[in-house]
Amino acid sequence: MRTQVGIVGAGPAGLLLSHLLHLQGIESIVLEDRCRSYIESRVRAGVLEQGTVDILNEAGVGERMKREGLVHLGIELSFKGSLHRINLYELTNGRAITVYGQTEVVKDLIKARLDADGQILFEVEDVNIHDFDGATPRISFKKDDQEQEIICDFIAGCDGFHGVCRPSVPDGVLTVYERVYPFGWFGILAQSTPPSEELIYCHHERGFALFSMRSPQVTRLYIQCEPDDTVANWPDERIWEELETRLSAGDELTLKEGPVIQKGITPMRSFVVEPMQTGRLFLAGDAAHIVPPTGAKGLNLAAADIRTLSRALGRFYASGRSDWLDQYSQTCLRRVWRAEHFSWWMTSMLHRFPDASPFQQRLQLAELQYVTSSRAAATALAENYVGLPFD
Ligand code: FAS
Ligand code: PHB
Repeated sequence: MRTQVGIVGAGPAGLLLSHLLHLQGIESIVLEDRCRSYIESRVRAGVLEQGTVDILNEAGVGERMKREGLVHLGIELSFKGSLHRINLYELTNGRAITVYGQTEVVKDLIKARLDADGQILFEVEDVNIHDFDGATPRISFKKDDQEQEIICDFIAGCDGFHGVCRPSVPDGVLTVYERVYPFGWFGILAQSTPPSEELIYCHHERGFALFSMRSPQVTRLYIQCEPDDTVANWPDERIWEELETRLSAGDELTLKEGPVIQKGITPMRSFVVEPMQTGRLFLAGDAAHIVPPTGAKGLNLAAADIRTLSRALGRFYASGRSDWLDQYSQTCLRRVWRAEHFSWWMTSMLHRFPDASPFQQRLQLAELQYVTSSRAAATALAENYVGLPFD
């Protein structure tokens, strides 16, 4: 097989790249080792920045998002038994977030690719990348037990944190920056009415909790848990009991229980590799960086990387100029480190750290009191949360 851009991974990064390239008349083939139904049902992110919404609309895949996405103008912070609203819209002169599940974004992108006769090869095996330090990189893989190979001009490593592309880079080329947090997130989807119309980030002495949603009938809830915790430790009645306790917003809110339809545990880490490009291999999304989900940045950073990469590839194929490709890594890393800082800051302010001293616990409360009482501090949170404008 021959194509212009070989893309490994059909997550939001790989699919969005393939579609944005298609809209510029650039060919690509997407390789994915899972089946379509699995990746369309894999529950992950749920908050889209303004910029991500704009990119999806520009790509012509925003129709359903406009109809079914929930536009939120604010978020709530809860601590010491009371709620404090951060007015995102007012503090950012009119920017907002949209609550629309990553599963829905992936479904919309796959439909758009297939409607445009785009090539997505699902359930491939043994993907390996070769010669990306030369002018004609190759991707070898197996499909239906047949050894196959793609020859291309560029490889986009959009295969997530556990993919093959990043580990394929020779030792010494990449520098890794990492912080692993001493806790995880236990997450559920439940058929119940969310306790509030907006997201609630809870600081509690028993640990963090997040009240999010996917629709007015489906709530998405997270509880800080031990890093090595298992789903088996969380029977439904314990889930609702713990959420009730951590929500603790007096009689301002009532938690409505409902059938739990999905459970999962997410490890918490901050991770960045530099550079994000080597030769003709370009890493994007979780393949290059991970943020703890407290800042709701994971999916949005992937979309921002792809915006930069698709424009750089467009310029290369239109004019032969590789200047934007050469600047790809530094352009993305500016936004990546801003989001890494914001996500680390939100995580540090809102979670219970097992080794935190009473002094550190007081500092957390002082930070929360400042963020919810100072317009300057609330504005800093708001502008990072809705997403900073693109360079
Ligand atoms: P993805 O991981 O989404 O996609 C990579 C794709 O590559 C996958 O489909 C994978 O199957 C495929 N792949 C991997 N190896 C391959 C190989 N060898 N060959 C072929 N294909 C291969 N963010 C939030 O903001 N909120 C959340 O609640 C949240 N929850 C998360 C929960 C989990 C468990 C994880 C892992 C992430 C979560 N995130 C969350 C972050 C998430 O949204 C990611 O940032 C987002 O999925 C990144 O998209 P991609 O870079 O496309 O990577
Ligand atoms: C979600 O709805 O899945 C979600 C929302 C906000 C976050 C993380 C996850 O910070």
